Amino acid sequence: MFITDNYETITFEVKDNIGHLTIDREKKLNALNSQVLNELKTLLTHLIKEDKGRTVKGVIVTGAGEKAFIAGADIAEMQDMSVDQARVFGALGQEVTVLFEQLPMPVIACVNGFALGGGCEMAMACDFIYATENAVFGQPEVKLGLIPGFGGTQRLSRIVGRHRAKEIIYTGRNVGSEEAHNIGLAIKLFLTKEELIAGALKTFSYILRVSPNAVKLSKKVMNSGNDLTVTEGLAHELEQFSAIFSSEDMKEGTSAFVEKRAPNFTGN
Ligand code: CO8
Repeated sequence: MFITDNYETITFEVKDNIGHLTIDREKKLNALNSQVLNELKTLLTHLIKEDKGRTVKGVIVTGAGEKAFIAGADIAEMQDMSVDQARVFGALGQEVTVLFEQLPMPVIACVNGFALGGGCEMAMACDFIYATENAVFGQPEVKLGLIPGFGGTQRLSRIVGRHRAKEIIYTGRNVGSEEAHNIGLAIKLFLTKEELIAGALKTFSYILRVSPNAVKLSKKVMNSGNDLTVTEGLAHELEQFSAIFSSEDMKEGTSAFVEKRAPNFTGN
């Protein structure tokens, strides 16, 4: 079940070394039910285990259609859940967000339309967010008598600051694309979905020119820093910074600079 047509609620297609992952439940505004989450878990686990970083060098995540990236966790499925079932569902959603962070290659969330609740949480687990001007972000869980459950209480503060995150979560209000851009939630805006994907591909065209090994390690060290003090993070950075001096890409990159030629990185 990898890069095949076996998924029913997601699609994954690799073009020119970039994986295009689409949440594909357009009629339900791509809401995350257990099936979507399980299919995402299967796909992401394969991408991590098989270290497809060598063939899949970046991933773009988007939602089917023009209206929504993901309009949240599936409210109809959650409606009758017991506490135990909610724990299983919440753990699955959280696991998927962690798998996005563990992917060895960079992941750009391309938010086209609504990214609410679990949708905003999935986008925040990606490396960064590009969005269309019709994008609407938000954590509306309190309007349903819920709290964010796929990482929103933790990741939103880390991206936009604690007080702003509290205001957004306590009110459950919508955050339009312009505000999302101003507060650093969406780092670039585009007029249409087509331009959004083209913008992400342009960014990947730059990323694909540098050392894949160095990008992979940068992601790992930066993400692990979330759980560390600055002192611990600096120690970890130093360890990884020095370790990369044994890599072929480091020898190639520095030699190419000194020899005034373009580097030929292999990812080793
Ligand atoms: N869940 C299930 N179905 C949904 C969802 C959703 N989150 N969002 C939209 N849909 C469905 C609608 O029910 C509708 O289905 P149908 O046509 O069969 O009636 C279809 O998608 C189209 O939606 P609308 O007709 O509502 O479209 P509108 O353009 O009128 O409105 C909105 C668009 C404003 C996005 C509206 O659909 C909406 O408010 N959606 C819900 C947004 C929301 O509250 N999201 C947060 C959900 S809670 C959550 O994500 C918690 C995450 C952590 C869970 C942890 C669990 C333990």
